[in-house]
Amino acid sequence: MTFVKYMLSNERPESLRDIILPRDADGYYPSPADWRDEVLYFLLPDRFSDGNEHNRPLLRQHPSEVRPHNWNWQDWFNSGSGCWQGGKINGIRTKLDYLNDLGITAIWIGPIFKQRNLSGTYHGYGIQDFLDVDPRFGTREDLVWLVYEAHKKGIRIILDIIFNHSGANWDYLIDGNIVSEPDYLDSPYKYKDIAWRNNWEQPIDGISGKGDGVWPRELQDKDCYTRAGKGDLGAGEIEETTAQHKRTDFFSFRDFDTTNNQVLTFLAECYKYWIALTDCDGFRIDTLKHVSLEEARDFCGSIKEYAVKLGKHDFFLVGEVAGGDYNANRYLDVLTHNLNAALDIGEMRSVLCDVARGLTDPQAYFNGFSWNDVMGSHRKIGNRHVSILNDHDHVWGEKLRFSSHASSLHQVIVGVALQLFTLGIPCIYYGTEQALSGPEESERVWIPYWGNSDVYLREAMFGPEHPLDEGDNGNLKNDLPGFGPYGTSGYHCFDQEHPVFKRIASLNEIRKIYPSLRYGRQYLRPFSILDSPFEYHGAGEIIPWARVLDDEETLCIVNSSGSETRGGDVMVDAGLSNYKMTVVANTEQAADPQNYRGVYPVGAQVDVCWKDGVAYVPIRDLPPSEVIVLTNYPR
Ligand SMILES: [Ca+2]
Repeated sequence: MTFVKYMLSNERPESLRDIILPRDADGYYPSPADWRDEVLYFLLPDRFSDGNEHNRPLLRQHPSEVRPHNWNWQDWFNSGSGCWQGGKINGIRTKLDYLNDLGITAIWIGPIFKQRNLSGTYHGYGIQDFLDVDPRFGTREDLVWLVYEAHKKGIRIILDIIFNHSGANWDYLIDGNIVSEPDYLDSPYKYKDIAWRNNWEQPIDGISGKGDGVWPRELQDKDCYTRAGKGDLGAGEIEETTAQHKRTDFFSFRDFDTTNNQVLTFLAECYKYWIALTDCDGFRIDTLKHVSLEEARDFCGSIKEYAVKLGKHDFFLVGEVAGGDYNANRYLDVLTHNLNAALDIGEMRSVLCDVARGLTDPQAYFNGFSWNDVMGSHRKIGNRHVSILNDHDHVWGEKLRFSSHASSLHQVIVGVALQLFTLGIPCIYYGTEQALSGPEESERVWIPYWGNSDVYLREAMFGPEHPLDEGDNGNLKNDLPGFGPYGTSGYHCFDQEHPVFKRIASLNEIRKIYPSLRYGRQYLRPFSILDSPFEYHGAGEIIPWARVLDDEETLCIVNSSGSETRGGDVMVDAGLSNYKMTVVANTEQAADPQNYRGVYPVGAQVDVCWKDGVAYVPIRDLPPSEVIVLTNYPR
């Protein structure tokens, strides 16, 4: 790893010419055999951990008991929407055991690249220096160390990258005036002049300091940018290379002119450097819809090929393609093996939430895997999409986490079970395991834009006392509270005894053991209630589905009712499961093993019965929002 040593013993490179990328696999961590074996965990580095939780109490009380008398909801909102909270790369490193215990095998970290000094882009999507880590997150060394330690525990790291746009590193110069977001110009027109911003957001003639304009040098040419102004992010046809949604700036983030082959090459070189430097295992690619299909294929192919040289034969590339399943599928079709998967952030995400809440017929979800779905039969057998229940954006649907109006603390486990045990690569959004939900219902009338702002999807799990002051000097903004969990500050919520944490951990454990749960064919199962015929049932009942791999049949059953026990006689495959099935997971028991008194403890056998020529297992009294899993070949 002489490359890493050399790079870290010098300042971050100013130019791509200062980088001689390694050419062989020596010491690099190989790709997994199959990404369906992985369980992803998506976190925003600013909002996850600062590594100082040991100096802060764990929130065990009701949130109202820990808020000071002068608590002000507007201040809490302002902190979360405008300020960096102080999460660190080293904080993530201190939580590797926590994530390992949860059963996570890969962490997708929101962008860690250097942002503009005075900007509020704590989410990381406005890059100023493509070859450096933002000092608020830590250093390049910290990142290298994190990947190294994660690999030692068998956890992979996926970095979040952006090659559609840069941060707001310059403004338009129109008739001598500085303009940030001018009207959109259709192809082939573009604005002529720009003015770079310095570290304090003032216009400058030339770039010299690290905080000025953009880095590396290769991107300091105005012809690297489309310069078409601010257009409509949805306008134009998905296929069209010069559509408005491809050429527009992303608000004040500056669109790269990816029709310029050299620009695409520069950006690919930047990200190859991060693979070589950190030994990461994959990239989540932001705003892929805003790059043309052909350019996206060129970029992804180039990254994939370089990773192969480092012995990473299946470097994971997952694209954020907004606008629904049709768009996502177009990118998967055109990019083929150059793109592993798309994030399931379109129609399926809201369907998944509604089915898990018992509000929508489960067939609405399971039909998404059928032969005539736009995503293709069995969603192309599960390795072409990453399933999402919650994320930091909620491009579709209300901007609240699942648990914000859950009927119980643990209702979210139904959604997570559907993610873990249906075809696809599951991704758990940070805080799901703590049922993050924002403040209690009685307080929500006081809260600005409740349900309409993505800030409520981004609470800081580590619960800082105060956010960071403006700029990267490390000072605190003492007049605002930290944007802590459940509308608090000064309390963290890394609770391994949390009822959702324990439930998710128990399900991940069997996902690792049973290959049918990762690769098996998938069938929603009919069931009979009180001697009615076997049929599919609507919302709010149990949802049974089987995963079948060769002769292994694993039967997953969730109760989608949030308030009542449910049951039924569930059809099984008479050829595979003709004698007994064994319980291998039970979430109610996992949450409180000592006090479990139900009839389906792990290890219990359930007789396969027969009625009207149908083989079934009788399931009775499954409590609200609980999960049990049975199999014909227990291990
Ligand atoms: Ca673009």
